[in-house]
Amino acid sequence: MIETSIIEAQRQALEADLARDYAALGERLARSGIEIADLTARARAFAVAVPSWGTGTGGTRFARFPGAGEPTNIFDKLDDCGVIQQLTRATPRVSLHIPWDKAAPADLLAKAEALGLGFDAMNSNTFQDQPEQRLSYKYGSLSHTDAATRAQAVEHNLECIEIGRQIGSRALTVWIGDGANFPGQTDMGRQFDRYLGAMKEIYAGLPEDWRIFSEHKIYEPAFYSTVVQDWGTSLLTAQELGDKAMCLVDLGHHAPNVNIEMIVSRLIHAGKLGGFHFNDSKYGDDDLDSGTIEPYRLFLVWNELVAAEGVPGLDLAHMIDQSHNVTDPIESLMVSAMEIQRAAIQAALVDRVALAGYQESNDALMASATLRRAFRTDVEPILAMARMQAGGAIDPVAAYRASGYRAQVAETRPKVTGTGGGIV
Ligand SMILES: [Mn+2]
Repeated sequence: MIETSIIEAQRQALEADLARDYAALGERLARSGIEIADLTARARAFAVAVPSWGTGTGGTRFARFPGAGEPTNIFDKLDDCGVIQQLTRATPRVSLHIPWDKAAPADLLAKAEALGLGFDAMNSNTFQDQPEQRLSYKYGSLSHTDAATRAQAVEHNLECIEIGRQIGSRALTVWIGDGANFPGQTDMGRQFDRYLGAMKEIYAGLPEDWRIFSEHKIYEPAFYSTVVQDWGTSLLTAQELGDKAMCLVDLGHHAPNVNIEMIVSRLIHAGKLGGFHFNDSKYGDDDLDSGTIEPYRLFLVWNELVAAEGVPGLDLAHMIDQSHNVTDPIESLMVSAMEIQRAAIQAALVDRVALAGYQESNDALMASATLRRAFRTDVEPILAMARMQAGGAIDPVAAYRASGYRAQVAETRPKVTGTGGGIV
């Protein structure tokens, strides 16, 4: 963790300016009938989970360029997640990936508790072969033609549930790389039937208070067809499985220009939206930092979520899922968490009564302007005040850099030398 004296010194240097900016914004919002304290409380209640795998340098299919002081095991990763939460106060939970993060559940719990962290959804992995694995997933996992391979993939997911159960997680996210690279390679209908059959076996192993998230992705590693390629297939899956099955939307898993906020609206309508993997993209599943390419799209997604607040059963799991190739992962994850939080607070500024009126009267120009007015509002003083009130840093990246954390851990952590393709 970071020395609290660093956070305190920064607070003393920046607090007066923050107070002035906060008061000015509060005065401006009050003219629109908005109480800034309500938004600050909302910012403090915001939470997005950090993916354990995001604390290391990701990489592409071509190469991976690890930095000094990278975590090499789940306990180092949790230390890094603890720093992210300490400074941002927006990331109280960590999402684990099995088998990458496999360790004794009691040890995971003890470490997380010492850092003030909890665990979010578990993530299974049947898109790689592991060294001790008996049957290969080269031609698929949960949808494989071979029953024994499917059974092995089901067993792995049940193990993820069991580990998660022991560390306080209450959800399993399933994403498979199954698909085809050639037309004719698979019977797409029978392949989907096999997938559903395997998912039903996993679903049967869910504890009563658990949920299972179906995550869709348009392509990669299969480049011709993918079993769970879009939200339609994901919704079919969740509906067929039952009440504990929900759809997870990864922002990067769509074709360019797809209207993701509309997908969000449809899944809410169906009562099947379970959560998000936040990231950003320019071309495909680029896994770029949240809010760096299309911040307005991120805002529009949150606009749907804020509009749906109060819908019975809507209980969303928010996670970051991105790959850091040219930045310090801790810095990227902190900035991303704050960008997602920013969009959530901006969306809460939308004048929904006025918007509904413009929609009813078909005033497209003013309806659009109502959204952009909220999006243009600089809510940084609200986010910074929420962090400061919660004991976090007014400027997390500056505090992190001042701490020298990465150089410190580089002295004790073994150097990561792998240069092969990283995780995707
Ligand atoms: Mn994802």
